[in-house]
Amino acid sequence: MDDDNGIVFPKNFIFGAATASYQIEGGYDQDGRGKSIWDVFSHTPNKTKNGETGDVADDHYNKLEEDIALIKSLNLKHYRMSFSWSRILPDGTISNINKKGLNIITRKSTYCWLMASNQQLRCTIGICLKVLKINLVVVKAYSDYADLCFSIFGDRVKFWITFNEPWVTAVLGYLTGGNAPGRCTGCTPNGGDSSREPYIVAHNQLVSHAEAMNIYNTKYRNNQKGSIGITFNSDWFQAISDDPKDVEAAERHQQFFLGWYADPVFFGDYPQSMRDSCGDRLPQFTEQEKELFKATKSDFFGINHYTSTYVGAPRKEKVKENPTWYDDINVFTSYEKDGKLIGDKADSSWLYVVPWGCRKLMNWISKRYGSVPIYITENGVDAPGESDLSISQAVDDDFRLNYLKDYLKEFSNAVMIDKVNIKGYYVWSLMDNFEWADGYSKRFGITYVDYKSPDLKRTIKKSGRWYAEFIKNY
Ligand code: GBH
Repeated sequence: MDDDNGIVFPKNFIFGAATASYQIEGGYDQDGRGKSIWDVFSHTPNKTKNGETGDVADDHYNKLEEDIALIKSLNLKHYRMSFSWSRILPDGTISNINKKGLNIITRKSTYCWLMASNQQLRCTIGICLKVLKINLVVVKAYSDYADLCFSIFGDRVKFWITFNEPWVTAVLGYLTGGNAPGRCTGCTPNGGDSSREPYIVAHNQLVSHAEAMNIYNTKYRNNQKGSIGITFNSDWFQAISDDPKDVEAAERHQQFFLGWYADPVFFGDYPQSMRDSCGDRLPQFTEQEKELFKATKSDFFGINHYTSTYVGAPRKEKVKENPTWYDDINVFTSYEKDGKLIGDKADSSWLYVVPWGCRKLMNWISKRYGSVPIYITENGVDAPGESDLSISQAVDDDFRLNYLKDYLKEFSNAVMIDKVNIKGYYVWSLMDNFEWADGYSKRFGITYVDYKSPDLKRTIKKSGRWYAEFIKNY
């Protein structure tokens, strides 16, 4: 198309779309699926918008063929999906493998594989960890699960992601309690310890990642010849002024957010800035674990990126008795400066449109972690008020279209001008879906899902039609 603003990427650049199992599948009790922490959480009163759950979601579980046709009609040669742990292992452990649950995953991954081999491309399938207990038993449970996935699907799946956005599980699941499993200091009905648990959770996630890498390396890599890595999430944290204290605060925030996870994976330990402020609440890795990290790392740097925030050094001294991760960073954040917003506001309260931020983040990653291939595994937006519009208005989504063009332009600048080693981009999301605690009130799809129609009708939005044309060139 000629209206793509000269957005140019290298010829073999990967373009895809992403989804996550709990957000689209539904079929929550079909074929022996067990309960995940999201089933429990969303069925607990007052935890999600209007008490909405993923019981049905987009009913993707029962509409697989239709959705594969949708994927094809969008010219997508790359698709990122996740496995539902509780479908495969209903009680989370390897002692009980659910054959029926494996069926859909087999069907899903085979479709992806067929698309891939016909078109000489690969598909992305992540392992979705939504079951996390606060002890190292989880490392064993997780690595058993990963091992099983590699053994069954590794012939088709050549691109594995161990964890998606582990930060979200640790902080929203165990600090604010806003996401499953809904733990925090004073949270009902679960309780928790916002000051300590998020650090323990992160620690276990990191060791689990390294174990899964290790299993892939020792048992599967030679035969299966795939790649495996992890996907983080991070905003760009822009210093609110040139004052060195603010610049330092923004850097500290970036390290606390992204370095918390990426430093152990790539360097074998947490950032010094975190050691300095968290004291004994930040767990220690054993020497053996540090060695494991150095030996395994991650074949690529997966990053989900949506927005940017201003950050500055605190203007007042705050001392808290039970500090959390947010207090430990010791900064203030703001979406505005001198009465001006950092970018246009999207529908979600945390999302502002700041295309220049993504280019800065890409450069920060490349400077800190070197030339490891980067995949943007999610990027997308919800349009203001979209859920209140009629279908015909909602699918005319210029807001999303402009977001995608503007972000792609900046990602393209990072690749073509700054020479950052970005290899792929997946738009979030293939279709509107269950938006976690926001229920169905937010829409990130390039395809509209009509939740009011009995067959949950899908309609490709204008942004989806544009994306389908744009990616034809690659
Ligand atoms: C993505 O995360 C998720 O991976 C995806 O599943 C989801 O559909 C998509 O966002 C759109 O929401 O609760 O106010 O403290 C993006 C990164 C980090 C964005 C946590 C929301 C929580 C803000 N997310 N953040 S708040």
